[in-house]
Amino acid sequence: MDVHSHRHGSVGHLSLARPRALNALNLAMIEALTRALLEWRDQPAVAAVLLDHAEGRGFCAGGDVAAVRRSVLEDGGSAGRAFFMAEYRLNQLLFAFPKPVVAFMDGITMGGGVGLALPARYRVATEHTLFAMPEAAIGLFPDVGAGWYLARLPGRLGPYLALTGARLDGGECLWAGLATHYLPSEALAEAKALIADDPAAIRAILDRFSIAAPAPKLAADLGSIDRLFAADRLEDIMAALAKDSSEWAAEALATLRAKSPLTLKVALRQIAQARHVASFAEEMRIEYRLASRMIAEPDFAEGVRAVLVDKDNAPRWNPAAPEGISEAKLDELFAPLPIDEEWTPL
Ligand code: QUE
Repeated sequence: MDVHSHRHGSVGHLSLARPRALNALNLAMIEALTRALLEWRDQPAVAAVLLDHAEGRGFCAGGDVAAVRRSVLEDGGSAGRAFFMAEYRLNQLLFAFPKPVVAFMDGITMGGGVGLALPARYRVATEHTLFAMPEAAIGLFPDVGAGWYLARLPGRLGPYLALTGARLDGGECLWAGLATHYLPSEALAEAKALIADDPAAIRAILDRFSIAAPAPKLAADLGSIDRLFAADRLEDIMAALAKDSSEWAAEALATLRAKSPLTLKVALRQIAQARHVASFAEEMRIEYRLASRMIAEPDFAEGVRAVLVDKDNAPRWNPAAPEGISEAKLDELFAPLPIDEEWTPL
């Protein structure tokens, strides 16, 4: 099994164990995590949950988007939509979990991994942490509740991370509030053992093992990010970047030009809207509408092909430019689903 589930006294311990795929989540893993969490949620003897990975460079690199792509090509996407329904239910279960969860982001934490880590009350970064929402490279959008979190970051950091897929290290995660603690990875085993012995002391234990994080290089870019990513219209952001003479702006513009224009427009509207969404569950319902429809757009199959299947990193986006995407097209993607197809929590 690709998830290890154990009890250590009054602490539940879930370890992702699919190292060859950097612990990217498949449906069986999502179901195993959900089953264990539902059981522990309702057992008075369980006081807290630890969520980590067993071995390798990845905490969790995302979801099994190659399987979703096959579903789109072979069964019209129904298995793909079932995957997102289950994944987003797990995200919501974690968000509303009534006991403390500690997520150890001790490696690649992207896409689906972000959806597991960010709902946790305690989020531990290390020197191995590499955090990103890279979906614009595969024609998806920052899902798994990322709209909720990105919309609540300082300034225009959220739109910047969603559009560029920029990677943050552990120090940058701590600085942005994406992580609550920064520990050296060599201290994790002892910290976990102490938490298992005394889950009431989680905060004190994590505080005690915390070390000074490396200075966040991203902090120096925040002025440029706030100024050049200020607009809620993609064309305006790209025009601002094109007009700016800095190398930073030229690099950001080149990055945006490589991504799916449809994804970029969807992500920008999603994050603008997420600031006003009343609850995480409502955000998940919106993201499920988007996911259901975005996987059927040509950019998703093409993006996964280019990045994960053929690995040529040369996607041919359709439409190829933002000007080809109307507000009416976005309205269609964001519209409610038929009532019996909408996302619902567990
Ligand atoms: C953008 C993404 C994903 C990605 C790469 C991107 C993503 C995802 C994976 C991934 C990585 C390793 C695996 C795997 C999937 O890569 O969502 O199965 O073994 O899951 O540029 O959004």
